[in-house]
Amino acid sequence: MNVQEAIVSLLQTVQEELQHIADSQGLEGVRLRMLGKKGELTALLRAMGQVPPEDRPAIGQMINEAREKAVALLDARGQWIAARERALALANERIDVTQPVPGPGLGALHPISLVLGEVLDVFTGMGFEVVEGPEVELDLFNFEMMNMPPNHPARDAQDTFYIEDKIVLRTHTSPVQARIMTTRKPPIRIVCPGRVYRADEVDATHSPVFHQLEGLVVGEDVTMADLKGTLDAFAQRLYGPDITTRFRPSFFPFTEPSAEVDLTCSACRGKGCRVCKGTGWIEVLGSGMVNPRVLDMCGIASDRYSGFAFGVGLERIAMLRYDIQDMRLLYEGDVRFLSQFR
Ligand code: 2NM
Repeated sequence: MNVQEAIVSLLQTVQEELQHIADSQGLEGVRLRMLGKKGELTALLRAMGQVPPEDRPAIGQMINEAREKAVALLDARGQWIAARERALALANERIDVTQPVPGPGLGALHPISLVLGEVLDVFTGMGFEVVEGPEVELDLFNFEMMNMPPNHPARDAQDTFYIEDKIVLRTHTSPVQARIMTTRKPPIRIVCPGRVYRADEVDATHSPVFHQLEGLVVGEDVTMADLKGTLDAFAQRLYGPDITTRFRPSFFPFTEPSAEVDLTCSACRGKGCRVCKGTGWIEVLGSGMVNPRVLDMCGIASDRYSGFAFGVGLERIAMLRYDIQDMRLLYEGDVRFLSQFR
């Protein structure tokens, strides 16, 4: 076969092979086999040595033309492949907008919010008004008016977060009640929920931030019987008609007399169990008749008016209600815990 025939057959082969090549890798293979250093056209050029000198210009020109043709063929196929690969990539990457997607996760109320909602329903149902107040509070409202004078142990910086000399993070919601008593005349029937702060270390039953609800009733002839009746009704509306209260003598600076209030254990209905440590009772509230000194300091004449007050920790109610053993679960925001209250 002479050079001319070799060239014609070579171009034919390129054309045929390219028809079966559909990707850039395959194209590169053909290009190397034809035009590469060890390629067939290059081999033909090297073989020029054996061509008689007078034929060399003509043969050389033929080889160059053949190279240009081969390049053109490869380029044309290259463009076709590029277009095809682009089309394939676009088709592969297309997003199916008709696919169903998982909806946004439904949130849940925090157990503290659930409990607060229930407790507020009970008290508003009895005619109490809900009042909120500042968490950064004057010493005057948080301590002084609550009958805790300057050297009272609860005012120690070990127990209370001080912002300034006379400004604290409230240690209870009583200052909200002091504010109401100083600005309104009886009758007063309010409950004050909110965050309160004490300098406690975190453990399974303590947190430096927790939630309280305090209640206050002031009027003429308000007695301890009203306190007992109100808390009995509260206990029964929250846990059922078989629940009663048990008052034990106690002490608070802001009430006199004062009582700790136990409720029939809602887990065993009073029979005795793990939750109530066999006693049938759960300590839930603090309460008492508002100390006459507190009424007077707040501008309410204690010779005419009397009042009762009580306080309850919402964390404690939530932990009892939902059988939560560790208070820290209420503050960590772990969705595996929180989603159980959906
Ligand atoms: C408690 C227990 C007993 C209380 C007293 C007052 C106020 F403002 F009337 F003096 N508010 N809250 C009180 C009384 C709170 O919490 C355990």
